[in-house]
Amino acid sequence: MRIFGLIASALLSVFVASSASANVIPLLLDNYTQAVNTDGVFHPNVVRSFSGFSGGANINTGAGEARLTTDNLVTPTFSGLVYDFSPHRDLCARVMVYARNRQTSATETGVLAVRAVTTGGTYTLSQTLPGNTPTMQALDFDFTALSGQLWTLQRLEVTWDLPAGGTGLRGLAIDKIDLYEVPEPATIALIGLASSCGGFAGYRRRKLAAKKN
Ligand SMILES: [Ca+2]
Repeated sequence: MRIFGLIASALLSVFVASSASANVIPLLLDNYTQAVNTDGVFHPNVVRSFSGFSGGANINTGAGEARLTTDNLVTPTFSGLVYDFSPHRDLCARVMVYARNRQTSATETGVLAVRAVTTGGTYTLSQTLPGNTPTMQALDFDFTALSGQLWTLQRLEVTWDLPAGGTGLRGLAIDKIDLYEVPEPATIALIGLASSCGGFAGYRRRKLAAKKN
């Protein structure tokens, strides 16, 4: 039985190492409960600012949302949030944006784009959101296929715009943004090692306890 436990520990460590390489835990970048600062785990080393047309974006701390247009007053041309990382981060392989298009007509679509500025280049992914989405949607922007390898993330831009040729009003609310980082290979090795050591130490403890009895 004991040897099975040991084998299981070893298998678990292999599993942990391989799943860690595929970027695992969501890390909160911003939840919009603070007007000036970000309030996620990146808070000490990220600065949030705005891009696009003046007054087009605001942080509604009561609702805990970022709103990338004023309410039905202005036809947006382009509006966005910018996150500058210092020190720069390991590549975030994936960005999850929880957002909804607040317009009541389903035909009032808007384009939500996430742009990652890295030491290896700039990568942009976008999705067209229909209007009339009453609840926040989890929108997945996966950069792994685009970038192909690990680069260092310097800046992240989340923007909202009209589709090509589009007219009318567009309202976007973002509830939160999560980043999924790829751990460095050294970190992955340490996770695997810690797991194996834990398994072996547990095996020795059980063996010693059995001897005493
Ligand atoms: Ca929120």
